[in-house]
Amino acid sequence: MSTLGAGFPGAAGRVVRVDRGAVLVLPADAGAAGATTGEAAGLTAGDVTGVSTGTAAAGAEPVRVPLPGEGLVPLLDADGAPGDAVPPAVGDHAVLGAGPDGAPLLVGLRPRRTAVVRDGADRTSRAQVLAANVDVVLVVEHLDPDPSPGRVERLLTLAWRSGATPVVVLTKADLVPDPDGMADEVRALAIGADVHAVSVATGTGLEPVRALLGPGRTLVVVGPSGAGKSTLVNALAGADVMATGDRRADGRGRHTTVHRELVPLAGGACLIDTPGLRGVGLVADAAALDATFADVADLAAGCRFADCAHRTEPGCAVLAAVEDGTLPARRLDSWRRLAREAAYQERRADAALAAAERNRVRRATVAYHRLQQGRPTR
Ligand SMILES: Nc1nc2c(ncn2[C@@H]2O[C@H](COP(=O)(O)OP(=O)(O)OP(=O)(O)O)[C@@H](O)[C@H]2O)c(=O)[nH]1
Ligand SMILES: [Mg+2]
Ligand SMILES: [Zn+2]
Repeated sequence: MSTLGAGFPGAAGRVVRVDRGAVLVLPADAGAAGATTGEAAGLTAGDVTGVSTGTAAAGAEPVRVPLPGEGLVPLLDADGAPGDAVPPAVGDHAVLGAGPDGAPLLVGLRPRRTAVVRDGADRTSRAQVLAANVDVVLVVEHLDPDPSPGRVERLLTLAWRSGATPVVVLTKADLVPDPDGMADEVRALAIGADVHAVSVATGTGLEPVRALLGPGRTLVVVGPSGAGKSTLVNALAGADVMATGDRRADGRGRHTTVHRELVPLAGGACLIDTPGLRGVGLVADAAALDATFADVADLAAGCRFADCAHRTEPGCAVLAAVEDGTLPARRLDSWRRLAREAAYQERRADAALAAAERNRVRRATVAYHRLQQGRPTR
């Protein structure tokens, strides 16, 4: 049993940025952090003492807290007991302590209410948490150049998977003649999500997005490079907190934002800006896919076979809908691509889990033999 959690005298705070070997933590009653962290492990904003710089009002400076060598920190359960060691993510609620020298130390991370997860960038890495404890995922896509339906579907699946509410924001409405018509087309594929066409240049359409910024709420922006995520963050923040970029003359995207970063707003909401996602790998589950493709899922309920793959099966209601034009063929293709990817990812995750289990058994066996031979266990 662990003694972390209840009665732990440390401070709490929100991870605003993860650097090499350190995290920047905003004291808990600055910004919105205190509003949502308090209940989880019995700590309230009033518990913030010592370690933080003291002035934990809105506008407080984040504290730089070094990470242990491997960069992993225990994820705490609801009682504050440590579980798996994981890399901290922006938006995490951190429990801080003081080392022997009085320097701040990361003791653990509170359970994540929601997590925006993508497949690890390389084969060895696990799923990567882009943002934790967010309420709304703003799927940001430009109207100029034309929005990509497949990308919106991919990011919506990522958003549904997170447990947060997806909202689609179509930017640069000032650059196209018929933003409303284009928004309607996106609405047809963004089932269950609100879709807003906005222009930061003219201020059009920003009100419904601004309305999402209640005190204690956290929003994250995701989308391709150049979509206008940082520009949107600045508009919502009412200040130039993030650098924004111009498109290069050759029209190719360039990443202006290179760090994920949490920006606390004066009104008590938090915005997380992220670098452009290029070909983001999905860590999807069936429920997230069914949410994004609710139309396909509904149709599939009418297929003759319960395990219909909607390819060549007789009595397939999905193929029939494509045939009679009620379901766009593009939509079925997109579903297929993401479903295949999710299935592949799931198999790979299973394989990784099995490998970890074999390793655990091997280590336990080695330790047992060492014990038998009277050698010290490691
Ligand atoms: N005309 C117009 N341009 C916009 C609008 N929003 C953003 N832009 C421009 O689009 C370009 C890219 O904007 P950023 O906010 O840097 O894009 P980003 O999504 O943050 O890009 P990364 O940080 O690379 O991921 C900038 O030149 C912005 O001025 C808009 O509403 N209208
Ligand atoms: Mg940016
Ligand atoms: Zn079918």
